[in-house]
Amino acid sequence: MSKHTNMQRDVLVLNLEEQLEGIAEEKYGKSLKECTDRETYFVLLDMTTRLMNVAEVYNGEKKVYYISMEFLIGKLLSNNLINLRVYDRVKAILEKNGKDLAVIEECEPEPSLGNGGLGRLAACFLDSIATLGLAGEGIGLNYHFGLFKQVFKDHLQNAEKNDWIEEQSWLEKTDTTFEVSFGDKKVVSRLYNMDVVGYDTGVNKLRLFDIESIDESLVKKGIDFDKTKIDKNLTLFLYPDDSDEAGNLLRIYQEYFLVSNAAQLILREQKERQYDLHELNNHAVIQINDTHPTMIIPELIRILVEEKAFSMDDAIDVVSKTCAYTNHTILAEALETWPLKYLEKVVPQLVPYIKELDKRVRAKYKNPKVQIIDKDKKVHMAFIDIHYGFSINGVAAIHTDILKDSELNDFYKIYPEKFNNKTNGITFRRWLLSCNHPLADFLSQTIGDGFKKDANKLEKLLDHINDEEVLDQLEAIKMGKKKELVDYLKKHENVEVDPDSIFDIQVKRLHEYKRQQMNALYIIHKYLEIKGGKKPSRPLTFIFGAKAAPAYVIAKDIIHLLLVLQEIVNNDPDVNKYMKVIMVENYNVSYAEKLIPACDVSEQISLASKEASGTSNMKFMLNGAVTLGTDDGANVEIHELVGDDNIYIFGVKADEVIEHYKKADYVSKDYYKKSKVIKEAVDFIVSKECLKVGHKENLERLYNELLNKDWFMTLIDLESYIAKKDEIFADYEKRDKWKKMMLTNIAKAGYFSSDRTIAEYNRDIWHLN
Ligand code: B1H
Repeated sequence: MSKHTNMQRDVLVLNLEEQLEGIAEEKYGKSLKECTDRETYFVLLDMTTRLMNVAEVYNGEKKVYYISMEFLIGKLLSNNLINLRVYDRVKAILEKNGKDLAVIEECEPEPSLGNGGLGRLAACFLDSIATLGLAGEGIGLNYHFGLFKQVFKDHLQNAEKNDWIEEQSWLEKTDTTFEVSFGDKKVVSRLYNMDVVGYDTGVNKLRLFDIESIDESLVKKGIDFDKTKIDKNLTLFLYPDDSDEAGNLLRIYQEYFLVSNAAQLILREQKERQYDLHELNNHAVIQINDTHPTMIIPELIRILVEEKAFSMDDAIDVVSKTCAYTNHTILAEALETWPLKYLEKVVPQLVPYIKELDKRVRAKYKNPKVQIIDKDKKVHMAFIDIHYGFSINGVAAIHTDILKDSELNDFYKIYPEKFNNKTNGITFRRWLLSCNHPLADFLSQTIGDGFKKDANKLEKLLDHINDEEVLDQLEAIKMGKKKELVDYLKKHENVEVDPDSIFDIQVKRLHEYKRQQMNALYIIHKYLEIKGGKKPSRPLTFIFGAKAAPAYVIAKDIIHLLLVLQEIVNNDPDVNKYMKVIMVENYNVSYAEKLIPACDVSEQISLASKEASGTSNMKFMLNGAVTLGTDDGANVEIHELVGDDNIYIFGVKADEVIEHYKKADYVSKDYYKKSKVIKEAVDFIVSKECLKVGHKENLERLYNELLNKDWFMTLIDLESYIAKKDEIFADYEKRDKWKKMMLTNIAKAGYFSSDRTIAEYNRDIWHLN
């Protein structure tokens, strides 16, 4: 940090209180004390922005551009204050003025710029890139209504627009505008910046592009709008309904809009710094977050050839040395393949280049499975990344192994040196320091502050594994967080929860492979047991949070089932003393920050091989929850770290699952017929009780899906899941054992700091100085 800015910052920090009073006076003509909570939020927003304005901006020789359709950044006030190291001071000043920072935080709307783990990962990475002092920025889109807001009506998910942008916000409107062409259609973009401040370090930028001609009034009812009016709708929503052609085309328009802006921004910067574009790879590295920004490759090649007088060979060469790709899934349906005719419609200017890339592959490799354009004239976006990027990484060890050994094996044989693993991580600033102050403070007292900068230092906690006082404190902190959540749930979901019950939580996007339906079947099983007179030794609270893609019918049926079960269980006087079910409305980052610290049992129950990594598993562990999971994604690495005694693993293994798919020999009905327990649970979905509360159409469809298809093999694992879950609930009563498991999980979570992940990206892929 330069001396000058250091001094400016110090002056601001020293005079924090005068600063705040000054801003309050300037904005509202009031003293801080007289400001409403909302006004106080805006005063803090101003003050924080000023602090970030004088922080160092990283200016390395080489810079990483992390391009992503999603940045699920969450609310920023608290995190920025923590990273600027002024949180405690601000909190104290507010207290002096009769205000509670936690209450002020509630005034901030959560940016709706992402969906799930992939988007949250991008946000954690930005935090760690800045914290490690690396030059890097995120490039994404500024969706006005983002991911929809979930509202429950009649036990069904409804989607509404998520209107999150306010007059004054963390977004800074810039003077930068670009022209983006789709064939002969043109739109004008504008760049908005958000500061990303590292922990005790300088700032980087998140660049968000928007269109000038956006028309919010296009959205009529719910999230319906005219999908063809590109110049008006382009940045309205993230993941518009893609069940029809117009939706798919809009998605391609969005993706090209993103990469065209990114390419213009990157090349402008190269020019400003007078770098030779033939050495682009020495000054820039582009990390392509999943296949969505893949068109950056042909787009850069096109610009270099058409506007910078590069030969095709030279352009392909330098772009290939600049671009790296992260794969986040092996689900075939999530790997984008665009019909060539869609690309011809949206981005005709790119098509000759995509064909050229395809032709070169064809000339070299005969294997039809590695061709970019397949026989049905579909373009495999991931294959562009693999052939014309220098690195491909999976996001957890088992996931990368599956990519190498089966899913992308044909590519691995060609390019073994390109494949590498980067196990995901989470930023401890948000997922510990910010969401769990009591735990963070207690850890500081017990093992010192070092873990805040070097997460591996959490291991020091293991020295206290036999220290009863420490164990009791951990238990007390958990209870405190559970009580806070109880109050919150009462207020927001209108349900009463017993803080002494076991909090069993599954929060993630709704998808059949994640198997929320298996958890629902357990709940039915427990319900029937209690009705039959078998009471659990302690009440159980099952909490869910999940949004289903609006066009994903079965996922919405699963939400319906959960809401129906919530109604039945919570209102049954024979049962509701012993268990409760809560599906929280509009689960998002802010909700996660309330749920995760309060969790006892972390549900990570995907069908083995299907969850690339998972990241909530890491957040839960860090906050002292114990994992109930399959051998999948990062659970495998959690298992290795904590050992058999501190995790509950069940279910078929990934290789067995892959075998079943190969042989196509899984028949769900066989499991249903063989097991009374399974049959009872599945049949309950269409029982009188459920049909009285829910809708026949949804419940029958789900029932039939489970019996006749069950593509993600719910029933194969249901019995072992029930057994393991009963075991973990029984072990909860062995308080000494449980507290030690909590401590061990916290102590071993250091590996999952995104600082470690980013250091590895830098060491193996980016090579920034
Ligand atoms: C992940 C997605 C994803 N993988 C396409 N893939 C989407 C792909 O609507 N779309 O178009 C939305 C989401 N998201 C997740 O990435 C994995 O499922 C998690 O296992 C992983 O932890 C996370 C971060 O790597």
